[in-house]
Amino acid sequence: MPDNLDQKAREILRANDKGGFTIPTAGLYPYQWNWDSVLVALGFATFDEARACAEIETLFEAQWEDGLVPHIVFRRNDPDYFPGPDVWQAGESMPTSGITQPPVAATVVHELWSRSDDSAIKVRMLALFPKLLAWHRWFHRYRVPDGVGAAVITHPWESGRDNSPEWDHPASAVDVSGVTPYERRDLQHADAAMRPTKLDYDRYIAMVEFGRNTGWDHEAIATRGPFRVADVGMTMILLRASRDLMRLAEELGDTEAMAELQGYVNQLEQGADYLWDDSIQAYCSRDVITGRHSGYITSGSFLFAYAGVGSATQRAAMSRHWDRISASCRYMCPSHDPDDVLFDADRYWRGPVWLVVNYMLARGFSESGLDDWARRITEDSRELIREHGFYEAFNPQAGTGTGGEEFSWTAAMWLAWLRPAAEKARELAS
Ligand code: 9WN
Repeated sequence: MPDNLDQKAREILRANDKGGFTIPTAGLYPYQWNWDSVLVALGFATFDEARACAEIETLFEAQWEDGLVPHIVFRRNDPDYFPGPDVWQAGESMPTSGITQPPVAATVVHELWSRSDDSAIKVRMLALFPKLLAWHRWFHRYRVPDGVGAAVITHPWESGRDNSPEWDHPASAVDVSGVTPYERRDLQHADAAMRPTKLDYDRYIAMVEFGRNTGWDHEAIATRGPFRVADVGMTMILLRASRDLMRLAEELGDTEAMAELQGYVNQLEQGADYLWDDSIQAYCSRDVITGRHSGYITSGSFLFAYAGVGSATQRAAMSRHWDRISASCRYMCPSHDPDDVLFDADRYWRGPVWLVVNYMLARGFSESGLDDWARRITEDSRELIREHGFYEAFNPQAGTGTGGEEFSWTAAMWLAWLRPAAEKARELAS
């Protein structure tokens, strides 16, 4: 019943709309999250473009002086979530976390700008350009080290793929002995079997306390932080966003910014090679403190097409991984390699399918002529919503929902990408 799903998806966005910004889902995540908001804007844009603009504008209201766009914006204190603003003790114009999240914003702003026929919307989107550029500069100042070229995360939450096995080994070096006792709130809203473990949380909080003790000094965190990992997902998303930001610079006739962004693109392309693990023939995250590759293939690895990287040989190798994984999973794309012992079909980013990642994957695949992959991932994603609803994530074998329900970005993906009307619009445009 596609019409009902369209209506349901809009209802979810409206219910989670707190006035200019949207929470991911009530209870579990009661604040504004960075990449959630940006991707949710794509859903709003299908029925209210002005509201879509507001979603991104409110996120950038929380941008720091140094360019950082924080991963959470705390507009009010909510006891439902831990760690809240009192733990982070960060933010400038308003309380925020002290870390960031995948910078998908330039890509979405470019998309909203190019798709709109309304000049007022176009103006609002172009007005975000200096803020987007400041954020990209922040990455290159603190998070894209020379000789690495890839984007480094200093906390697993920055990846947006919080408990991926990629972080297990690097995070094992984090000292948790001094962590202030705390009480988790997520387990009051979600099944513990679907959430990160206590050890994961101890490490998350130890890393927050490290950042807080530096006074959120990003230079200190980038050079002395206990966890510094070049993240395959963050790198591919930043690279793609840099290309889209360059398109906006071109529209503005800003040749200086275009040259600067071209430099960033070149660096990140080298970064993609830094992430290439010859021994497993795949892109994967890599610890910059030890130089050790994670050796894990995740959904982030397949973002190579979205980022526009990979030689013919590298793409052929990734294709072998795709064939293997897609043959063993009912629903693509699992967040972690199903052939690995750490794969867990229900536990957050250790197996479940996330539709926002699928959206980026499908886009990259269709742009790269990988039409069968794009079709598979689109059909699987559509079926997950039709059969199971608007969950946070889904079990890649059974299709059952995991984590929170009535989830904003899942609803947005239906409206912007998966519903038949969205597909028809794309066909007409191409
Ligand atoms: C920590 C809001 C966020 C997403 C992340 C997802 C999860 C938070 C948490 O929820 O992370 O940032 O508390 O588990 O992993 O991708 O942005 O939906």
